Amino acid sequence: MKTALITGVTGQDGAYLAELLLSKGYKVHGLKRRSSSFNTDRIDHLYQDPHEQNINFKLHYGDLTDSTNLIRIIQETQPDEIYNLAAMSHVKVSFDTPEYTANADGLGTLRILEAIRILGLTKKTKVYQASTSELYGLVQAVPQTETTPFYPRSPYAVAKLYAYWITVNYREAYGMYACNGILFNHESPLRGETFVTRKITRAAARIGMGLQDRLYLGNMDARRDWGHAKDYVEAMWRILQQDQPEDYVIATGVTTTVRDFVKMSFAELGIVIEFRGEGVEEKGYVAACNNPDYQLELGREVVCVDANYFRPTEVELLIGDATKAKEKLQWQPKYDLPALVKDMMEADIELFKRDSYLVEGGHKVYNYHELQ
Ligand code: NDP
Ligand code: GDR
Repeated sequence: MKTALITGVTGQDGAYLAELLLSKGYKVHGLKRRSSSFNTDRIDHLYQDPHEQNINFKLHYGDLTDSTNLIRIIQETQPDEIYNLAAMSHVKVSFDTPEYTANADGLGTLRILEAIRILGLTKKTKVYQASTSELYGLVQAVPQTETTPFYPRSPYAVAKLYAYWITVNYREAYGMYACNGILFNHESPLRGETFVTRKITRAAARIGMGLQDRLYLGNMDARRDWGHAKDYVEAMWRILQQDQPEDYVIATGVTTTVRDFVKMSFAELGIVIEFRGEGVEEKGYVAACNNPDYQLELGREVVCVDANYFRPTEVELLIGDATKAKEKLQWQPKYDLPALVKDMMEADIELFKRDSYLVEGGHKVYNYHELQ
């Protein structure tokens, strides 16, 4: 039985990866942060009572900013594989918390690699580093491959650049099996609510059900290569199962604007959105409603631009070329963008039916903060 340690196990990818590794017979340890409220929603279905014998999923309190605790957990768990997914992962928020982001996302990776070295596990423990298409930043060439130059455009991306190179350096300096997965955006029903796709699918479902008036967004022209997180965690695992440690781009090769993601999401409800206007004046209107369950007034304004969501420096275009992963890892995504949107919309419609029932029953439901 192999043992894995997942940092960031309470996040979107951590949850899908834990599920995948458990299904493959791994013993899985997860690092979770102390929080004043429960933060394990995404993995509660995997919970095993620690009082039972032979449990194969165990959580440990920890933080990427605390070396002592990383060293102790790695010593206790002696993992064959570490998946370093923990990070302050929100690009816009990294402009507000740049020092913390550098500490957790940049130095956090160093702390894990160094813990492995201190503990003499360089020949035993393989490391997956959650690198990102944000490294490409300002477009140098498209589609982006493993050899496209980096030009990071946010404190998040700069911190991840350090993490990328320290992973390469420990591989070369100490012969460690340490790899970067350069993953393009990947989404799912478990996606954090403040990332643009989930913000859109939640809002579309809520607007359709009469629970929300409008959706405020930032840059509608940004283009992203969006895949499904389920497919991407499969790639992470494959990256650690090769003879040689290498870095891989994981992407779908299709890029889409934020605006088109909005249209596709509302289309799942039978609602056609038409955009008019430019820049901050751009708005999305209801042009047609083809589903009796979601009757919105024609011409109603449902999407507006709010400049507060613009970033000081933006990444305008991402489109990845995953040829290397397809050839060497035999990795192939199962979801395309329409299937991803459908999966997310179905989940959010189901989620907000509960709020709808509460409102019908005369109960109050609160509008969620839509930060970032
Ligand atoms: P999430 O934001 O959903 O999850 C991040 C996880 O990291 C959470 O479990 C969070 O804990 C934890 N975390 C944050 N800070 C710390 C810290 N200081 N110490 C320990 N744990 C911490 O991200 P995703 O699952 O979407 O992404 C996983 C990784 O992949 C991240 O590193 C991200 O930067 C990277 N990435 C993501 C892509 C994507 O499109 N999703 C694309 C490319 C890279 P808590 O739940 O308590 O907040
Ligand atoms: P990104 O994802 O920055 O690519 O980072 P996000 O979904 O936050 O933004 C994608 C694009 O949409 C534009 N946008 C908005 N974004 C948010 N969050 N909220 C809005 O209201 C909004 N309106 C427009 C953004 O400007 C941007 O261009 C994600 C994270 O998961 C990172 O951790 C990961 O490394 C990269 O993907 C790959």
